[in-house]
Amino acid sequence: MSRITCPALADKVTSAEDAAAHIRPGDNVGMSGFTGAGYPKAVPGALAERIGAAHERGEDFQIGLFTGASTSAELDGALAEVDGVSVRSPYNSDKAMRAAINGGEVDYVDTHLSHLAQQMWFGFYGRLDVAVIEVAAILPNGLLVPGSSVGNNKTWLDLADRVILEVNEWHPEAYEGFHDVYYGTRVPPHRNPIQLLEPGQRIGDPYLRVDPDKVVAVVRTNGPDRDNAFNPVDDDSKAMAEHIIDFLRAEVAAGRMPESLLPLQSGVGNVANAVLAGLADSEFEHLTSYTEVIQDNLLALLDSGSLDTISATSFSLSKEAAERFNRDIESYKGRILLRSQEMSNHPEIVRRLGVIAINGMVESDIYGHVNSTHVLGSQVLNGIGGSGDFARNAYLNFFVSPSVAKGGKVSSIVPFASHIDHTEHDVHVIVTEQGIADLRGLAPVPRARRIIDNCAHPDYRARLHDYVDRAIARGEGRLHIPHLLEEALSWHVSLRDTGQM
Ligand code: 0RQ
Repeated sequence: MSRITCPALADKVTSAEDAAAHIRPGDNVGMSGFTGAGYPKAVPGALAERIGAAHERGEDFQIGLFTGASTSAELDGALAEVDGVSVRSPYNSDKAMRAAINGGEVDYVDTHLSHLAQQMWFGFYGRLDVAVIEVAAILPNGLLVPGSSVGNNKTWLDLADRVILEVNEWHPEAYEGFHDVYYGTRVPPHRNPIQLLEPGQRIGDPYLRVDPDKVVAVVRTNGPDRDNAFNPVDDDSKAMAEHIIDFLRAEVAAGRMPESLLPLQSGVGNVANAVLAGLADSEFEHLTSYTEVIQDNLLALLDSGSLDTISATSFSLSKEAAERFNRDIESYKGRILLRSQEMSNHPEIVRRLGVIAINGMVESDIYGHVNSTHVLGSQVLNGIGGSGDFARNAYLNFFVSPSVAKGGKVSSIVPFASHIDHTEHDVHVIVTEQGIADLRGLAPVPRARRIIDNCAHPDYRARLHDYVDRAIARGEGRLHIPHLLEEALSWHVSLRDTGQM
C-alpha cells in the first residue's frame, strides 16, 4: 500500500533531481538527520550534482546546512566534496565535511544540540529557506509519521518557506506511535513550564505537521540509515564501565540515588556503549533512560528487561541491530519515545529528572576542564553535540576517556586543556581505565591531586604532580588555581613539534 495517502501531497511526487531544483544558491537549508538516522537519502546527492555542475559552469552555488546532528557520507560527504556548503551547524562526524571545516572552507558553528531550534526561531541564522525532511509515511490528512529520528524536524517544517519531503519505505510503517512532538514551544517572554515529569511521558503529538501549501516536492526512497558499527568492547572500555558501575553502586549505598538509579544519558562512542553492556550484566533493574541517541546496547538493555523506558531523539544502531529493530518494532511500542531534540536535551527537563550523564572526552586538565571537541586546541573532531546540554544540568555527570591516545604518546590528562567545552564548574567525575576521580565538593588543588593519582597514566603522573608542585611554589601559596602560564600548554606544543607529549 502506498505510504503517501494524502491526495494533495501525492500529487507532488517527483524525482530527487526535480526536487533538488527547488534549492537555490545562498539558501539556508534545514535537513533531517541525527547520528546517521533519518537523514534524506536522495535529494542531498541530487543537490550535490547540481552544485557540482554549477561550479563547472563557473557559477557560485553554496548553501547554509543545518541538521539535527551528524548525517552520513551521502549528505555531509556529498555536499562537502563539491564545496557546496558555506555554513554548517550543529554537529558533524563526516570525514570530508570535517576536512572542509578544519581547512577553513566551511564556517562551522558548534552549537549545543538543544539550542539550535530556538536560535533559528530567534533569527540568529537568518531565514530558513528550505526544509528537506525524511519521514516514514504521509497520512490521508497530511500529517507526517517520522522515522528513526525527530531531531530539529518540527522547527525546520514550521520555519521553512519551501518543504521537500522524502518518504523512505525502509522505515517500518509501524513507526506510527513512537514519536512525541511537542508543539508547546514559544519564544520568550511567552514561555510556559514544560510539564514532563517522567522519561516515558507523552506531552505532544505522534505526528509532525506541515502546511501542504509549502510542500514543493515529495520523493519516494527506500534506503537504510548509516551503519553505526561499534568496536567490540576492549579491556580499557570494560575497565571504565566497571569503574562507573561500582561508583553508581556506592551512590545507591550512600542513599544518594534510588536502587533503579536515575534516568541515564550515554553519549556517542565505544566507551558509552561498553558502559551500557556493563549495566546489562549488573544487578540494576527498572532503569530508565532520558538520552539523545539509542545505541545497540541501550536496546539490548530493553531486550534483557533491565530497562523499562527510553526517551531519545534518534537511533544510532549498527546495521544488524537496525534490521532486528525494524523486524521486531511492534514489541518496542510504548517503551520508546522519540522527541524533538530541544525536548530530549532540554536543560529544564534534564535538571528536573536528575539525569546521570556519561559522555566521552578528548582530554581533561588537572583541574577538571574538559575538552570534548578539539585536538591540539584547533582541529575539530565532531562537535560538542549534546554533551553540554546534559552535563551542565545533570544530577551527576561522568567524562570518560582512555588515559592515553596514539599508542601512549598523548596523555588525556594535561596541565591545561587546549580547548574547553565543559568547565571545572560543571564537571563531576573523570574516568579513565586507570580509575575514577570524584571531584564533587573539592577545591582546585585537591581536584588536581585526585585526577592525577586516580586517572592519569603512570607514565605521566610524576610530571603532572611536579607541575602542580612548582605552580604552587611559584604562587607562594596565594593562588586558587595554581598554573605556570609559560608551561601550561607546553605538552601540546611538544606533541605538535615532536609527535609526543
Ligand atoms: O582519532 O581515530 O584518528 O585515532 O580522537 O577518539 O578514542 O575513538 O574516542 O569514539 O570515544 O570519541 C570525544 C570524540 C570521543 C566523542 C569523542 C583521537 C583518537 C581518535 C577519537 P583517530 P576515540 P570516541 C551525545 C554526546 C562530543 C559529543 C558528545 C565526541 C579520535 O565522545 O565526539 O559527547 N564527543 N555527545 O586517537 C589527540 C587526545 C586525543 C586524541 C583522542 N587527547 N589528543 N587526539 N584522540 N584523545 C551524543 C551526541 O551529541 C550526538
